[in-house]
Amino acid sequence: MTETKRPAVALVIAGSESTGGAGIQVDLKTFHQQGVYGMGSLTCIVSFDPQNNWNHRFVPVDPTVIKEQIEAATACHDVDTVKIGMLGTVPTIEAVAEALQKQNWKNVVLDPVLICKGQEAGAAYDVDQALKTKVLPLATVVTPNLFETEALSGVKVETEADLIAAAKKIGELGPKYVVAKGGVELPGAEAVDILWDGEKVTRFARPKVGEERVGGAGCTLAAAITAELAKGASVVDAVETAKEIVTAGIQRRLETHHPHATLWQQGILES
Ligand code: PXL
Repeated sequence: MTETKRPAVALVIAGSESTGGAGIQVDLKTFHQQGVYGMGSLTCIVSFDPQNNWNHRFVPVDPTVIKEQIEAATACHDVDTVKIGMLGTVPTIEAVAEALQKQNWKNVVLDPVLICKGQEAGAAYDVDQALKTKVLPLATVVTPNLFETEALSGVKVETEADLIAAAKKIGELGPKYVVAKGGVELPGAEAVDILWDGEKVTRFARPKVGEERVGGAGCTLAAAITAELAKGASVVDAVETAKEIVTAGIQRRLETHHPHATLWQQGILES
């Protein structure tokens, strides 16, 4: 038998979103697209409610079951790269933080999903605080969107200079690299992401593809960064590749019956 190269592997700890437009479905599609063998531990199940303004029905997975899934995945494969997506509750955050500390990780990519439409607003503050104190310090890379950047930094972001200032503040909370995403919400002709590595700012920009949000962009960006890091890329190169994948995926988006179109992970192959 000829010897074939073993693919890089990565784990994702995230929620299910059954339309395929967010969460672990997006993460595993993105890993696969980037040639990375994906493993997944489920934290929660989100079911949009088409009868009620597409609000999110949210069911957390028992923290013990989350820990068991991570135990199984990390026992089955040697893995040093993990992406963390939606956690959603304080007990989930505590379980994931505890499970992560059982081994050494080279790359911990945190997409700091704070709250989901339809969850109780009061829960946002507790989840925000728990993420900040328990998971953010374990992250090597954190990828907040505009809202999450404001929430984590306390900085109101209206300009690119604000985005940079906020990214620096988030860096003080522990993660090595901060990728603060301007998205369509930040005024200007370009979709700008700022990478802060503790010493310098690197700017990633592409012309905006329309002015409408496209579902799955945040999950895809963080998952693509994760996949590239698992393959050995530097953080700067991983973010550059991820930005390219997201931009192509938005250009090749699928229209849906939901208010937002959804990104196509294989758009990069078609552009
Ligand atoms: O896009 C953030 C996100 C992440 N994970 C899950 C989600 C959502 C948004 O709906 O449902 C499971």
